[in-house]
Amino acid sequence: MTIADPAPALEGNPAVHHTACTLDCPDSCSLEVEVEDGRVTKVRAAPPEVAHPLTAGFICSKVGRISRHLYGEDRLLHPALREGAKGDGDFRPISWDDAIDLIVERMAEAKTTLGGESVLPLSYGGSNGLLTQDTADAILFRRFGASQLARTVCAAPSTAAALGLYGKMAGVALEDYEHAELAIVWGANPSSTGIHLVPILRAARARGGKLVVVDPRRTPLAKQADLHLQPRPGTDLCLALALHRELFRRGDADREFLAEHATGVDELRRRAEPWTFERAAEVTGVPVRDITRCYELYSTSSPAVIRCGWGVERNRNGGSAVAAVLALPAVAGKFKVRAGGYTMSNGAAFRNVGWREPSPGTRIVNMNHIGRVLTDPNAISGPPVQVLFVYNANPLATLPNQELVRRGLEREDLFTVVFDQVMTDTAAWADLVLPATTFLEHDDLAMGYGAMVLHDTKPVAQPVGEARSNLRVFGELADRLGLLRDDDPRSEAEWRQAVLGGSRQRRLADEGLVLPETGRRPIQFVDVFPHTADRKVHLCPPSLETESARGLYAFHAELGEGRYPLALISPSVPQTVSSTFGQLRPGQVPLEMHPEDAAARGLGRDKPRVRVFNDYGEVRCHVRLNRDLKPGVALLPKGVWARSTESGTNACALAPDTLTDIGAGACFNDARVEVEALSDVSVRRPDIRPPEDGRSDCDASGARTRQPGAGRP
Ligand SMILES: Nc1nc2c(c(=O)[nH]1)N[C@H]1C(S)=C(S)[C@@H](COP(=O)(O)OP(=O)(O)OC[C@H]3O[C@@H](n4cnc5c(=O)[nH]c(N)nc54)[C@H](O)[C@@H]3O)O[C@H]1N2
Ligand SMILES: Nc1nc2c(c(=O)[nH]1)N[C@H]1C(S)=C(S)[C@@H](COP(=O)(O)OP(=O)(O)OC[C@H]3O[C@@H](n4cnc5c(=O)[nH]c(N)nc54)[C@H](O)[C@@H]3O)O[C@H]1N2
Ligand code: SF4
Ligand SMILES: [Mo]
Repeated sequence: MTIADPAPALEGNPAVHHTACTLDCPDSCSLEVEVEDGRVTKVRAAPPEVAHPLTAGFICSKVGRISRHLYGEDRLLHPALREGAKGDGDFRPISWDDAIDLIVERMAEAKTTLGGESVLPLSYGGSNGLLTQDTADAILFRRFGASQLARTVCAAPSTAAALGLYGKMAGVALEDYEHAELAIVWGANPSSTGIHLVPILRAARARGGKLVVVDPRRTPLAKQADLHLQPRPGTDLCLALALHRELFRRGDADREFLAEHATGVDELRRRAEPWTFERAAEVTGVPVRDITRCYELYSTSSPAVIRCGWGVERNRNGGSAVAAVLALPAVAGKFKVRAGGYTMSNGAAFRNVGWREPSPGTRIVNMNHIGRVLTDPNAISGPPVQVLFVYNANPLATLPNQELVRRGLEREDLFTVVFDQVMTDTAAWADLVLPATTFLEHDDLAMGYGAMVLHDTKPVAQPVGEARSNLRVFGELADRLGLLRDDDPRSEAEWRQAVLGGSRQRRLADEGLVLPETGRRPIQFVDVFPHTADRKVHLCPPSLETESARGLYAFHAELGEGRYPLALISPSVPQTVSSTFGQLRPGQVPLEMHPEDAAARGLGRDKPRVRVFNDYGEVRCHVRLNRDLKPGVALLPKGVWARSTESGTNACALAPDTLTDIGAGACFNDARVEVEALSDVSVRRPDIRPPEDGRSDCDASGARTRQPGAGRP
């Protein structure tokens, strides 16, 4: 392939460029980047004339300080080959030519001896746009006949639910939340994970709107809410079904809307029938009076909108729970007005974009089962995995059953390639590491999944060291393995065309912003309709029914009382995006516990060091007391690197590799644990700073974050 990493045109030095953030964040900010001698010196929000409106003049501090990631000591500069034992992180630089030769040789050899399926590509790509995932990599691995990966670690249950009910319909634009009389933020923590919604919600409240938060902990937004429901993790399904039952029972269900636009109404009603408020209260731990208040607010408000987050899905009931939440606006008749309905992923605003490489029909490996597949030849049919190619992912830090993943990577006979920007925990276990460019150094097409925007992002800085883009590396490998065809896209420009080809939103504006098909912020059931065959919402779709073993909306009760009574959740935190930027985290990460739970175990000020454990593994760290958690719930942040805990493990070491009811997704928040004091108490004083999530990325006014470069520890 002919793609060469372009040196960005340096018009003037220093220069100012406009681009967008491709990180795995709903907001998809428009950025202004200052560059000097090819290096990024400042990153801030792009000015309003060239920005998508959601950006609103501010960005998060982690991207404001991205030069620490770009030019930090962990950045990979050259391809390098393992010298020491696996996991030692001891490598010697080699040339790109030698690296490509070696991969070609290993892949060809694996195919000859065991078949193409013995090669497994492992990527998630949440922080990648439309050019750096599922393009040249799809050509390479699919035409080669490699195993395929089911990308289920995030959003799989939510996507299955949204597809089943609405065929994926564009949601309420986040900017429209300002007009909501009621907003329910359900299992989302935008103060960390999508900061631009926070000031919008505040503006809605200033106009008299109400805010309800459903979350097992008092998030920064919950502290400002009119009502905070604190369900036990994994019990949202019961809460949502209880609301449905009451809507039908009291005659508040919108019969007219349902008759015209819905199927499966009676079936949903039947399944909701057992869920009285009393029974839901018992299972969720939310008092009946709070459920009643939530019901009253929701049934009487319009416009009413539900922001359904990803905290709802990460448990055994996750798929049914998301479906039951997304069904609420249909039953309660909340659509057809601006700011009425729901928002899950707004990626659904864009259709027919992306490169479609036909499936080779090879076996599919669920990424939640990587540990099993790498360590047990009987875990899946077909040949053992001999070549593992990791890119756009850091599986050792982000996949469940971490100990099994580690044991898999430890296998002497496994040839592991890790293609990344920095020496991640996973990269330290590689046989070969390859340096990758970042979104400021390569071309991409960033599609928002909160902001309804598709940005054309161009490289603004010189790649560091010998870093190369995914398009270039996978293109070259595909070429060397003889997999390219004459009509395949070659240059970035051709790839852009190919990826946007079938879409009606191809008209890329000069500033690189593209609006969704409707050309404006859509009103659900006015401008956009379900993409189901009959354009109706399917409240009990047969596809989901057959997928879940016990049927859609069937509740799987609490697990693991007794030995492991604490529910461990591992949500997102402001400083990192999944595990990205985790290398920059100072100090050690604490386990957060409610003071009651700590006291019951004799933990706290004089016993700060703890061991959190279950049958999957353990984490050794210190404890921090946090009254904002529901008693019985403990918290370790997601995406923590080995260096940030005493044991070198994170919440994934305690996360089961079981699957959600639908969508075969990850059950991180089904981790059930016990905590005990570690004997040596002399090491550290307890950490009595406020819990880290108390520091939202939005300041007190919610209007602005710190400007880039304004560092904090
Ligand atoms: N700064 C930052 N931003 C991010 C990310 C990041 O890591 N850091 N990650 C990005 C990615 S990949 C994603 S998927 C999104 C996720 O963003 P969110 O949708 O906000 O999801 P989480 O952070 O997983 O969890 C959100 C909330 O769910 C709560 N929760 C946990 N279990 C339950 C439950 O059973 N029921 C309910 N109702 N709530 C529960 C948690 O306490 C948490 O406050 O954020 C994206 N944005
Ligand atoms: N315990 C626990 N774990 C979780 C979760 C949880 O709730 N609890 N949530 C999960 C969620 S929501 C998600 S989405 C997953 C995400 O998990 P991962 O997919 O592993 O995401 P990241 O940790 O962001 O890792 C992405 C890696 O890709 C690299 N990268 C970025 N761009 C490029 C590129 O263009 N080319 C190449 N070659 N590399 C690139 C980055 O440097 C980074 O190391 O984590 C999951 N892990
Ligand atoms: S808020 Fe989200 S989209 Fe905006 S710069 Fe930060 S990570 Fe990127
Ligand atoms: Mo995610």
